[in-house]
Amino acid sequence: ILRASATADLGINDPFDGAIVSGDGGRILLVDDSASSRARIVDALRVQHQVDIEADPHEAHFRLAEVNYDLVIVSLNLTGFDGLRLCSQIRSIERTRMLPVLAIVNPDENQRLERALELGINDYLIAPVDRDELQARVRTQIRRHRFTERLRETLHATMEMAITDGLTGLHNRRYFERHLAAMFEQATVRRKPLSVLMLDVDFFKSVNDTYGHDAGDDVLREFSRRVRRTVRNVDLVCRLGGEEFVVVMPDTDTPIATLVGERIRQRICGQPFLIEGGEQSISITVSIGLARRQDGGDSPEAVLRRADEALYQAKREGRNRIRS
Ligand code: GH3
Ligand code: MG
Ligand code: MG
Ligand code: MG
Repeated sequence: ILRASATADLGINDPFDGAIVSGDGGRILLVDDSASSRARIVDALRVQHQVDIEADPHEAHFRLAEVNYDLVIVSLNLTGFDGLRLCSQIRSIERTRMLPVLAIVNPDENQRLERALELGINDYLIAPVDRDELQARVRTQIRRHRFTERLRETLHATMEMAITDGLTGLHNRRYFERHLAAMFEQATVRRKPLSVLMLDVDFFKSVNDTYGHDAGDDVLREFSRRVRRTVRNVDLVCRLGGEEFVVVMPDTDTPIATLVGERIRQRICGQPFLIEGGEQSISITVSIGLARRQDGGDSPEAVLRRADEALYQAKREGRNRIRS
């Protein structure tokens, strides 16, 4: 039913990489104000696809904003409205920017066709449309669209994975390094304070040694949740690696950052971590180093270094505390 192998039958490479992407069962919007032309097109497509008809391009515009179409067929011969304008609207709106457009043009409309091609229509047919040719072009456009969407989704997922820590779901060090520079820049330009908390779980090695590595992983996940819930959405929480985390707080000066750090510390040590469905109860503490962006000539690296030094001071002075 898929006819995905139509090109394979010809002994050439499939343009969609051999992926089985159906060009059937599409949701199509047909924008045409000529009843005879509409009837011809619908008759050719209605067995394989769901075709919505719209004679008014203004209405078509609204429909495109609401329905997820696979393809739009636009007649460039609409009376009272320029089909070219609809083509350009489709391309300028984010939602329909990638939507395939198939134009229907009269044989004597070369200039309009050229304009339409420049506006980025994907394919065209000369009226009166040939039934088989219409079916083939529609199927190919739908396949291409679905294939491209799939690639985009894969790319998006891959990019997400590259900046996410697999264990905790927090952003990872790669994301942190890129993003800190931007947050730092923003704070500098807007002359706003920016605070950084460096967190390190105390004696985490002994958690692993006593309860096992899986229990350790559970603790890190629960730790991440508690930290994330304690701070604002605009605060950046990342896992730098191991049992080390960082919180970056825009528009936040030392007194508030100290309060937030203290709240995190209390939420970690105040309630034991339940793991393996509550069978194990583990008490955890965290040490925190705080640093603030200094006015004039400070750098992200320098702030991180000071937060790190403060963290090690907290460790030296007995752990389960915040230092700046
Ligand atoms: P300190 O109070 O000085 O920070 O002591 P610590 O034991 O927390 O520090 P140390 O750096 O000696 O040990 C960190 C431990 O974290 C060692 C390592 O096995 C463990 N670890 C690192 N990454 C993971 C992880 O993804 N999962 C688990 N379960 N353990 C991890
Ligand atoms: Mg360590
Ligand atoms: Mg540690
Ligand atoms: Mg550590």
